[in-house]
Amino acid sequence: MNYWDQKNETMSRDELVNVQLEKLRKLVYKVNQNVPFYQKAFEQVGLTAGDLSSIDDLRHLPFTTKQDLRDNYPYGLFAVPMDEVVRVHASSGTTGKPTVVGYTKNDLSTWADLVARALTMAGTTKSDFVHNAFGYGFFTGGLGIHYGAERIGATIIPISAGNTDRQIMIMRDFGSTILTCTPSYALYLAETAEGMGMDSIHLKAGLFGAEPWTDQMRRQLEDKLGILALDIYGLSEVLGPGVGCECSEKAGLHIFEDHFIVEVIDPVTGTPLPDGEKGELVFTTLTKEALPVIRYRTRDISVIHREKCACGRTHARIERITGRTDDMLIIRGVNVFPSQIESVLLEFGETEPHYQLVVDRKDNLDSLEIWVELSANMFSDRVRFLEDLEARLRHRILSVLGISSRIKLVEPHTIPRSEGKAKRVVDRRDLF
Ligand code: DLL
Repeated sequence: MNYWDQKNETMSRDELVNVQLEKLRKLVYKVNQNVPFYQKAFEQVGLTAGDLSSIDDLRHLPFTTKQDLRDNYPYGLFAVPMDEVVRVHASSGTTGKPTVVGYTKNDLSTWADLVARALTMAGTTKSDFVHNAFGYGFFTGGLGIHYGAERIGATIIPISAGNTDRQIMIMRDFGSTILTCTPSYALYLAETAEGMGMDSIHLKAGLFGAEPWTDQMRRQLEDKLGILALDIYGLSEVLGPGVGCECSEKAGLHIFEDHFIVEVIDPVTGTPLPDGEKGELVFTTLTKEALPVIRYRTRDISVIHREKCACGRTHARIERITGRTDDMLIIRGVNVFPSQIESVLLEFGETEPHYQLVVDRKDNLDSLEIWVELSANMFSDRVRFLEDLEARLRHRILSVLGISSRIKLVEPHTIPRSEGKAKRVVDRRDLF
């Protein structure tokens, strides 16, 4: 059996709960000292670290949301002086401002260890070549996987995303054995590789995540690439990749419970739900120093199971993410909120905020088409004008959201109006 950290991955549940409680008390004490946001929140519910007598008392602590991170932009929720922060990452928020997350030296070391656990689940050893096609930069996928692979002592190929033909050439020439990227990009790579001849590709496994995918996609990836394909989960606010990962049993994603407490709540009432019931995932970080979060609401929908896994690990498992409670879309691995697109459209006098986003997947690549109405006084059938406006909109969307799109300008009053919630998104991908 492959473990990176057998002792911590297989400790008894009793022991695990004790470890969690001890770490939780320290965490509550620390954020109460160092983060005014939590000081205030604890005061409101009348709680201190001393009041936590069991892990179940967690339910009395307040939630943290993406909005809280945004309200405290950029560093307001950090629990250490900036001198101790050695890295920041960022992810998109619902407005133009990103959500900023930070790491101390110890945080980076913990993160590398957790990604090493995940890579080890896929059978990675120091003899492997990890072809890391997650994007490098603000996104946590690239650098997160990078240091985990180095921690194992594998050879990391930091190729980042894009330039697909070159990816295949490098895969062949450099002898890549483990592939890490989004599942949709993996399928695209697989199809490109098929066209170029698969003979000299020697992949044995892949860790795929950062967006929802299905068992059907897993089968396709495993067949086309001849690999073991596993699901890796995470989010920047909690860590990045490596909050949880599937083991080779493929029976859910183990959450690394010695570092995170996972709960499922009713997204409407906020009440914790029993194991086995579907709801919103909520995470509390137990060891993060720079940006610890208490009961962070992910908006991701899943189910928790806590029986011991056949792999020997005792850590709880979550089912594949089956949706979100908000309208966030993940398009080619980039998180996109319709409201971000709306605010770009509002910058342009020539268009109306009546729009529809059509998301599709062709040849395993996500596409985004934005249908937007021209303002009545701007309506024109001059092709030059329309082409120029489309190009400007496309560039602006690319520079603000980091995502390419196709703009389709339509006549005033042609996008259906709704009496209730506007239907902004038509998602033709069959993901859930
Ligand atoms: O996507 C971190 C990551 C990188 C995870 C590489 C796995 C691999 P964010 O950009 O903050 O972080 O986006 C987090 O992506 O709340 C989910 O909605 C979605 N997501 C992440 N992993 C999965 C997965 C990274 N395995 C958001 N299945 C999360 C489904 C996922 N959705």
